[in-house]
Amino acid sequence: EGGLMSMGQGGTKTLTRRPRTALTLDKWHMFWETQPVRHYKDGENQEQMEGAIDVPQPISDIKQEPYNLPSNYEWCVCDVTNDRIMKEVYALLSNNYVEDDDNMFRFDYSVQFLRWALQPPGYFPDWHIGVRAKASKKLVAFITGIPARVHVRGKLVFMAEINFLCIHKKLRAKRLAPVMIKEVTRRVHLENIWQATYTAGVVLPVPIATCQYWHRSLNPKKLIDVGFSRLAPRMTMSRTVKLYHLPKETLTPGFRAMEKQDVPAVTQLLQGYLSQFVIAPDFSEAVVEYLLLPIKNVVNSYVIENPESHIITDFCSFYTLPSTIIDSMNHTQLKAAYLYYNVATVTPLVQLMNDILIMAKLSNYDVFNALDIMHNESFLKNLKFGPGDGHLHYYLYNYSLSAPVKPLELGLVLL
Ligand code: MYA
Repeated sequence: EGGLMSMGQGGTKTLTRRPRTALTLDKWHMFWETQPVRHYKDGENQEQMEGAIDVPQPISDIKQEPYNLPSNYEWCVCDVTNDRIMKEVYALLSNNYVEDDDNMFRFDYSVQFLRWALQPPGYFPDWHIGVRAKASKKLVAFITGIPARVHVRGKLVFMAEINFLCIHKKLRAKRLAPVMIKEVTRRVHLENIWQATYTAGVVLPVPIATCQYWHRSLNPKKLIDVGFSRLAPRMTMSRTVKLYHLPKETLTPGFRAMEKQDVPAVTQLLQGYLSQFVIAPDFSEAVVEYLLLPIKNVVNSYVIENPESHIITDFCSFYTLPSTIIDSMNHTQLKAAYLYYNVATVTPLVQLMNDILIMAKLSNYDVFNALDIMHNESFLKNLKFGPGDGHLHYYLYNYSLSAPVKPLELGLVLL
C-alpha cells in the first residue's frame, strides 16, 4: 500500500483496521476455509444463493464445553459492570487494539463507551469473552458479541455483532484468534442465533462491501502537527485554518439535542429511512433509547423540531472514539467524532451535516469521520471531507448474498 500521506488534498490517515500486509485473493485461509462464509473459489461473478449457508443445528448437538485454549491460558467472562475488570479490558485494548499502518495512532475506546457498546437491550453477559494467563491471571485477549436484529434485503435476521477482537501483542500469530472466534460462535449458537456481522480492515473471505472513511478536519493545525493530515500543496497553515473554519452556532432553526421524549419520533424516522437499504438494523424504541439518547463523550444525537408544529423532522448523531497518538511530543490524544445514524426528511442532508460538524467543533473534536455508506456521498465533498487511505470491509457470517452490496446500499454502522 503506497502513498499513505500522498492524497491530493492534504491526505488524511485512517484507522480502519487495515491489513498490515496486502492479502492476495488466493491467499490460503487455514481457518476461514473451514467456516460457513463465502469463499473466493465460489466465484465472484457466478450467481449466488441468498440466505443461510449452514442450517441451524439442534441446540442439544452444540458442544457444551468451551474450546480448548493452549494449556497456560483460560477463558473468563468480562463483567462490563465491574470497574476492576473494565480497567483490565481498557488496558488491554488501549495498548493492543487497532493501529494505523505506520503505528502512529491506536484506537482508545473509553470504559464508558465500551459499557455502552456492550450492553444493548437483551445482551448476553457471557458473550463478553476474555482470555487470561493461568499463572498471573493477566487479561491477554478479548472478543465480544452483542445481539442485533438486522434486515438483509428486507428479511429480518437475528444476528450477533462481533467486535473488539484483540490479542496482546506478545501473543500474536499463535492461532489464538481462530479459537476465540470459534468460542464466541459456540456461545452465540447456544442462544439459537446462527448469523453474525462484523467489520474489519483486513481482507478475509469474503467482504459483502468495502467502504472508505472520509475525514473532515475540525482542528487542522493539530491534525497536521501530529501527522494525521498534511498541508496541501500551495496551502499555508493560515489558509488551511480558514478553509476549515465553521460558524459558532448551528444554522437550522429547531436544532437541539435529542431527549427521551423524542424516542418514538426518532424510531419512526429511522425505521422509515433505513428500510431502503440492503443491510440495516431493525430499530425498536428500546434500542433507539439505548443507543441514541445522548451520553456525554460517548454518543451525541440531535433532532430538528419544527418551531411551529413541534414535529421532529430530522435526526443526526455521532459517536466519540479518540485515538492515542503513539509518539507525539505535544499531544497525547486525537479527539474524533464518527458519524452514526442520520435521517433527513425536511432539512437538506448537507445542511444537517453542516450543523453536526458545528456541534463537534464547538465540543472540541479534532476530526469528524464518516463512511461512504447510506447517502453520505452526497455531502462529503461539499462539506470538505477528504478521503482517508483505509478501507473498512463489512462481513456476514453464515449468510450468502446473491450479489455484492455497494457502500450506498449499507444502512448499518458498527462501533
Ligand atoms: S476487527 C478488529 C480486529 N482487531 C485488531 O485488529 C486489533 C489488533 N490485532 C490483534 O489483536 C490481532 O492481530 C488479531 C488477530 C486478534 C486481529 N477478523 O491468532 P492468529 C484471522 C477475523 O494467529 P493474530 C474485529 O474486532 C487470520 O486471517 N479474522 O492472528 C471484528 C487468520 O485466519 P486464516 C481475523 O494476529 C472481528 C487467523 O485469524 C482477523 O495473533 C470479527 C490468524 O490467527 C480479524 N480482524 O490475531 C471476527 N485478523 O488463516 C470474526 C486475523 O483463516 C467473527 N484474522 O486467514 C465471525 C463471526 C463469529 C460469530 C458467529 C455466530 C453465528
